[in-house]
Amino acid sequence: MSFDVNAIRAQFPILQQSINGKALVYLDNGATTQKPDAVIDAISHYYRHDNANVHRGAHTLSDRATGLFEQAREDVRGFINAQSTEEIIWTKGTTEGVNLVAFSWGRDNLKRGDRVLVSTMEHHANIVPWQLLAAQTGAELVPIPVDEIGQIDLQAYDDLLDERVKLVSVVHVSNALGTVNPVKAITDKAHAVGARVLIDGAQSVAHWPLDMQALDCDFYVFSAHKMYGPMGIGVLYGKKAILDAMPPFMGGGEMIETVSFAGTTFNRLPFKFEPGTPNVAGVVGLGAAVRFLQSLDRQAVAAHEQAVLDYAVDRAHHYEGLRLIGDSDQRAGVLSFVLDAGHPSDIGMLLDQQGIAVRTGNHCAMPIMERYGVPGTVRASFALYNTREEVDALFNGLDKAKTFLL
Ligand code: C6P
Repeated sequence: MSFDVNAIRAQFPILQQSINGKALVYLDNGATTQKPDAVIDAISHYYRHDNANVHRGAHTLSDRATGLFEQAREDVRGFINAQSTEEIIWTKGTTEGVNLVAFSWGRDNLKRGDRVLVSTMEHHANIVPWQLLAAQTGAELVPIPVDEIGQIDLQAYDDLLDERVKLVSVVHVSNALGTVNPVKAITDKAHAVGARVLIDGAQSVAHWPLDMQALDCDFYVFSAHKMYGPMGIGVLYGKKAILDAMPPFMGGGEMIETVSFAGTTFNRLPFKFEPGTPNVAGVVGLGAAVRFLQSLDRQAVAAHEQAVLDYAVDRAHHYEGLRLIGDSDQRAGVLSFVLDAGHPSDIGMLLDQQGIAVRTGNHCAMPIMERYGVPGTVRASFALYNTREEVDALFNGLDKAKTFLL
């Protein structure tokens, strides 16, 4: 198999439009990716033919909805090579996954004097839950520094690792810099001091195949909407033995086995962590997104994405008055920069006038912006349907924006 980008683009109806009179150039995939026909159709088909509540009804539609719901769990299990579907917990997204671990595992396992390590490049979703937990438990949240080109300082990480560290929680690919972190080495080192490891996979899951058993992290979290699936659904992967020992995060229907005023017993995994009516259509859409990605030659997809990104990085290196924020050669999906010519938000607006969608601002990662002494950046973030021509459109757009700003 190989990769035909035009055939792929044809499967994304939203890309076939003009914005402000110009062909849309969508470079905000770090915020959310667009959805292929396969995902849109699966959700539409579900609502037209199969909609019902799951695990509850005594009727055919409920059986069908439950079948689709659990098949998607098996699809996701295979997609990330987890050992068992009991290790796949549906969440609203990455943010809820981190919060679930913080307030279930964290409350149960952390006490005064314990430490949680996160990197300085984390998204707020992997900082604030730990701060809230630290305030409740007396544990300490300690940032691992990041070097000038946007890589975790591994010497500093080694120096911080001791028996006080109970959890290391780091991002796989930074949404603000694009850095790909060496998560396997980080995981192994944390395990060597007895710490658990959570990896935030929000920005990695769309780019290359994941293998939970090889990576050996304890928790991995991601959102469907950043991998061509719908919003409002995501995954917490956790090792079965750890999830089994964790208390429920939220109480309600479905997560129980028996309820009485004398006491309640809880359902088995994964249902113990899934109270209430779930987002069944979201799960169906996520299953379709997984099958969409698996139908492609993922090595060819990764090679295409890398070639487009390398081209963008090369153009950025030669663009006068542009400073890259994050310039590691281990990079995926993201080009983050500031221009001498003007403020990121002005540049974003001027690009939008030319049909080019980027994100500007701090990208919910204020500590790393502070590390670089910038209030925010312009971020172009790429997906499998982007092309070199779109990179050229971005830089032509910057040229034009500069004429308005200077
Ligand atoms: N980053 C961006 O534009 P949710 O919102 O729960 O789906 O994902 C949160 C999240 C967590 N970690 C990382 C690394 C992320 O990139 C994100 C979401 C978007 O960069 C929206 S702020």
